[in-house]
Amino acid sequence: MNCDPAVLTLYLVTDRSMLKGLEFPELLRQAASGGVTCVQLREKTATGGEFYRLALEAARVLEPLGVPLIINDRADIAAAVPCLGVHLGQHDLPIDAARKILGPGRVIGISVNTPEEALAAERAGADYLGASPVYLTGTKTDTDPAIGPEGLGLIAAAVRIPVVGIGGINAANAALMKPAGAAGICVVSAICAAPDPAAAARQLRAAFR
Ligand code: TZP
Ligand code: MG
Repeated sequence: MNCDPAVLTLYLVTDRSMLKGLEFPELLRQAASGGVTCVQLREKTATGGEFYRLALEAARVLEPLGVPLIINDRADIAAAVPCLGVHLGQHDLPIDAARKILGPGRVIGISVNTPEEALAAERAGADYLGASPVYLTGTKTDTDPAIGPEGLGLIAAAVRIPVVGIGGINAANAALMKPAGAAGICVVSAICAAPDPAAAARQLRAAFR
């Protein structure tokens, strides 16, 4: 399915271990109030059952706020909860397999590091791409080489589907992403580790505008 690029403008990927004394639902509410346009639930250590329960909780909080939910890695969990779709890496389930689980009506996002990976993902039916890492980041250290805004631009120019940048993006560098061709910016620590996630989201929105 086509992904409305506006949904990708300020894309929060969650890391509950970074929260500064906030309960998870409160992070989601504050992020939404600050202008986050979608949320990806990323749970690298949860069991399937825990991930499913957290996904239901996130959907319950976000749905009335009009903020779509995307599930990291797990097409089965995405299929089982009310959400927009799934985000997959190069080593996760292939797109055609995820499409079998999710059907045509859900969004599939794919992480890419090069224009070649971007084209392959688009041809395989991806709805949007996460170009990563734009900058090296302590949040995820097993990444491909950093691509910079230049690499993000090459990826965005190679495909017709919307592309977001992820990796080391913050209020100080967010303004470089739109001229590079990004439909949006995707952040973990800039919001999850912020003392005031709503204010952090507002600053990121203002910087990317
Ligand atoms: N994928 C590529 S980089 C990254 C992910 C999940 C982490 C980005 O985290 P941060 O804190 O926004 O740099
Ligand atoms: Mg993954």
